[in-house]
Amino acid sequence: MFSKIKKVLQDFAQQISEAILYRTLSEKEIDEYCNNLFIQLIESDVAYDVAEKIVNEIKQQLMGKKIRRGDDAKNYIDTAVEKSLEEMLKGVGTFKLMNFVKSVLAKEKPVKIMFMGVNGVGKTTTIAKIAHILKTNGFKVVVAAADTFRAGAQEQLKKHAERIGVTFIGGRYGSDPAAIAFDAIVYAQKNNFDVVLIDTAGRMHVDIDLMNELRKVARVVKPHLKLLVLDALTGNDALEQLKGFEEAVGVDVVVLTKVDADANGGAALTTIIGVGKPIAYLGVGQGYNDLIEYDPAIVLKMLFR
Ligand SMILES: Nc1nc2c(ncn2[C@@H]2O[C@H](COP(=O)(O)OP(=O)(O)O)[C@@H](O)[C@H]2O)c(=O)[nH]1
Ligand SMILES: [Mg+2]
Repeated sequence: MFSKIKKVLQDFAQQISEAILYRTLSEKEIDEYCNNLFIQLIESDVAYDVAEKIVNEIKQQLMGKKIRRGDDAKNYIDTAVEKSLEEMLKGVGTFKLMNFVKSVLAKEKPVKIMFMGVNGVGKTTTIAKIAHILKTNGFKVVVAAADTFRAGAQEQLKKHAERIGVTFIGGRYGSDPAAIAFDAIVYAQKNNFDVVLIDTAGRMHVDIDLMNELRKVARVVKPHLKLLVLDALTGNDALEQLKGFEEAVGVDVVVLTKVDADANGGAALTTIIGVGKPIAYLGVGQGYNDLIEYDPAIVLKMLFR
């Protein structure tokens, strides 16, 4: 994870601190190193404006502070680079889903969470992972397959539910997804379940009809949480998707999947930094346990350790 970007940041710190071993760097020289870093970040799939922000932040940390020969330059630069990334990641909100579930349960039952996203981003897989965590924490969970559109979608969620040991509610292909979600909620109420996770069909954020359908599901379900799943590999496009869903239905919280699959790391970092919504989890694989709670400290660790 983040392997190319990690090396880019390491090399930058290494080169600057080596140069400083022999003389104090002028601002112009620091500028040149930073310009080179900018290009390297772009080549690791960091989006242009995010790369610019990172470089400016690093420049701010380095400029005006004279590092002299004999100072522990390497340590100083490493710290400055890490601090810059920390500053940027600090701005990204965290979201403790388990705490949220508990806080809703203190008032009412069941907790309703609606999952949304473009086709193939990992909605169904993420539902399975979250259902698994909820079950491990002792909650009674229903998963609802309100994807009546894509062939195999019902069977896919059903199979996950059987493996994890949670209840599955589905319906016929072509039927109204809002009706399935509604059935699942009624079932949960009658049978004293804690949480309903609603899977919806993948849709493009620019498809007006499907977005209207999603809006209908939201109106019927009145979810406590609208969770958007984004594929970290898609970088800036993920941010466009977020805009579309935000406008059509609203987004409370985001899960970023496939962080493990981004060898360069720039697309994932772009999505994390640019998302502007709290991030609940990062998906880091296809197994049920491959979901980690988002925490800036964890991303920093992935980038620098
Ligand atoms: N490497 C990796 N693959 C993932 C992750 N999350 C989902 N996938 C894979 O992405 C593909 C699409 O997932 P799916 O849940 O069916 O997407 P959906 O269409 O949004 O429901 C599947 O092959 C998943 O195994 C992740 O965090 N990492
Ligand atoms: Mg699906």
